[in-house]
Amino acid sequence: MKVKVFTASNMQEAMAQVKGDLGRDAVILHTRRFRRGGFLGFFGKEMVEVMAALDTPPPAPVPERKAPAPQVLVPPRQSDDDAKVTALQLEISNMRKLVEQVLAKLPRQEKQRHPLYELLVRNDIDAVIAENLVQGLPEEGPLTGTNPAFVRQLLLERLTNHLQRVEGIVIPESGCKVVAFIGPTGVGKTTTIAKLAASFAFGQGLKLAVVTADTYRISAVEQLKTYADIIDVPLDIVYTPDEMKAALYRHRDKRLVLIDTAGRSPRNHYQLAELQALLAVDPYIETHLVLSSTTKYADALETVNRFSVCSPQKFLFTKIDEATNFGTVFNLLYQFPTTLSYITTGQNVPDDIEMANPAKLANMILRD
Ligand SMILES: Nc1nc2c(ncn2[C@@H]2O[C@H](COP(=O)(O)OP(=O)(O)OP(=O)(O)O)[C@@H](O)[C@H]2O)c(=O)[nH]1
Ligand SMILES: [Mg+2]
Repeated sequence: MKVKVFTASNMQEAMAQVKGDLGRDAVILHTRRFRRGGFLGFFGKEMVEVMAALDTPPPAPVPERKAPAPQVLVPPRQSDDDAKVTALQLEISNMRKLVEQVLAKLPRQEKQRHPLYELLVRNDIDAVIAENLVQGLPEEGPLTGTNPAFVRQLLLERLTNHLQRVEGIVIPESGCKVVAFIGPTGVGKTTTIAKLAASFAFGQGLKLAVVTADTYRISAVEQLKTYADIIDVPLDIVYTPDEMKAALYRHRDKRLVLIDTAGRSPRNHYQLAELQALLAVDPYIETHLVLSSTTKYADALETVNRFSVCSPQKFLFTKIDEATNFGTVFNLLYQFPTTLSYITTGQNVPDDIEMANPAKLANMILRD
């Protein structure tokens, strides 16, 4: 990794230097304003310092898809490996799509599809994934003598097996658990935090605090402040990684700290690098990537890929109540070896949140 420090009189100039020197893929690690010249730090010219890095990793081997491993809590943000695996999986998925498009253009031999394949694709399960899922399933119907309910049950079991990695927030016996929620704008991060804060505070009587780094809009802070006041938990507002560190230190006596972050556009590298720097202050922050289940699979894939720089350990799906099907949820969990934490099912705080239930989700995927 190449790390360099740039100094300029304003942020735009500094960013231009970063881009010119390290290119578009550079990641901003740290920014700071300071005064140059003047007397005792006063009257000097305000300058900006930006520390940026460019990662030039060697090509990694393509990971093999394995059967879901028994749930082990992955040590948070150990390395960039998670991000690389995520990027590779996206690459594989794109290649698969390409192959599929080419095959679709070849002169077609009439291929008999399994009837449940059509149902999966109707429910927005990716065509290649649907093909894998029905492979080897017995044909149903009077000619084969196989009971359709039995075949459906077999498929349900296959779906359920792919949804086994489920785990919410686990509070350790001692010490403080810190969980951050990241994701695109408007997916429901703040509302979800309010639901979780209420259920941990009221349901389990847990001593907790909420920290928000969403300082872009005044209304964002006010939204969380209202919830924090009602639930009667402290709320800290942080602007910089140093302030984040200080807030976490201040709340070290709590059992749980929930961190809200500003919604980020998956396409904005600078915003994502800023978010990455904020969460890098403590390697034990568990990060949940919040995704709306109403998002199209292709968009959700891109979001997961872009947010992989923040190495999220878990996915959390919101707006299950608004989704017409659960294709996106299933496709992502099939594609990425990531644990599913919660699903949210409406706007009501604190009721509309639950631990994901694999069998229930699988049934929802096979809706006619
Ligand atoms: N239907 C439905 N709406 C939800 C759910 N969760 C959140 N919302 C709504 O989605 C909207 C956005 O929610 P927020 O919690 O502000 O989303 P956010 O991700 O914090 O948004 P930003 O801070 O702007 O990035 C609000 O109107 C919420 O009430 C859900 O599970 N179902
Ligand atoms: Mg918010």
